Amino acid sequence: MIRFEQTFMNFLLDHQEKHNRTYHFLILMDALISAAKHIEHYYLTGALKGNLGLAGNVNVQGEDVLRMDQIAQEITVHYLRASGRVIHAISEESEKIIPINTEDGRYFVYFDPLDGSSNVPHGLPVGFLFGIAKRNLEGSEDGHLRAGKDYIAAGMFVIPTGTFTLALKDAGTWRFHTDETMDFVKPTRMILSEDAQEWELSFNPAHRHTYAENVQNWIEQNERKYVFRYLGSLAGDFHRILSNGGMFMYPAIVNDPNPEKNRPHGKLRLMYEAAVVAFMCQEAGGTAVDETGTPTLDLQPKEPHQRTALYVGSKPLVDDIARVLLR
Ligand code: AFP
Repeated sequence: MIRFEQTFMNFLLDHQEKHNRTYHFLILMDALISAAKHIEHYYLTGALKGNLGLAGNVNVQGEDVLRMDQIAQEITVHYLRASGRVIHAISEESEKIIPINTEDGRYFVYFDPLDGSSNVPHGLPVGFLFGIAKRNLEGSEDGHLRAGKDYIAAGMFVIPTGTFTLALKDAGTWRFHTDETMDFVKPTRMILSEDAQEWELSFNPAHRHTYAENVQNWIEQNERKYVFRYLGSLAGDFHRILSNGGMFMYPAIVNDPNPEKNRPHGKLRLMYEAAVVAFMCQEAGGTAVDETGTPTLDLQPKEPHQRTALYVGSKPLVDDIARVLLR
């Protein structure tokens, strides 16, 4: 007998019916999955086509844009537009908010279509991260810059590993794998491990002496208790934390010998990086805070590309460092 796994679409249909929801969200998810598959295909064959090199211009963060970033952006905007369900989108690759279906759209989508670009020239894992908020259906629309606690869903594809993780508001974080037909199948509920022996720590060790002193001290006192892993792509690093527990952190840079390199507000982008993983983490039983110990999901963005420091993972570990940060 052939063993068939439940597909993502059947899983989502069950979820929507159980909660008496519309089919619009399915259409949006179908668009995001089509985009991710399309990007993954380009990524797998990119080196052959010369798509993994530098394109020669810079993005809104002042970083080099790889051709693969541009391709991923174009693909994603195409599918979001075709879905007809998106009001407008905010992307790492576009300085301006991207208007899509401003009249009849139903959702706001915040995304980074290719996160972890230093991995691109090596063909190593990158992420496609997204958060989704819903239009205020009653009364006037007050704005598109939603805090993470107002997202209805958030997820990530780790490209090109064929994995997809989606968190649904109050309904858990679920991981899917690609089957032989390239469908995402086999929903597995992700709950952060309570076994501290499995926990991992993840941060860029090259920066550790530039962190605030209280953070450096916490690392000194705690790092030997855990395994250390760092890929340099938030989606890939957080993927491991979701499986094994522990903590990913990108603290504020405040003690760089070259003050121009300090990043007192952190490096990661709130709307399409930090809030996305914080949302997935919370639905998996974990938590996330910024440099002041404030929950990441409570941070109200003031502008689309706002940065934040991030500590995300198992609750006891994040709570422990939050106590130090609050001092
Ligand atoms: P890039 O896309 O510019 O490589 O940034 C990736 C990222 O935003 C996130 O995915 C990583 O966790 C983090 O930055 C890596 O930053 P460092 O290179 O400073 O460690």
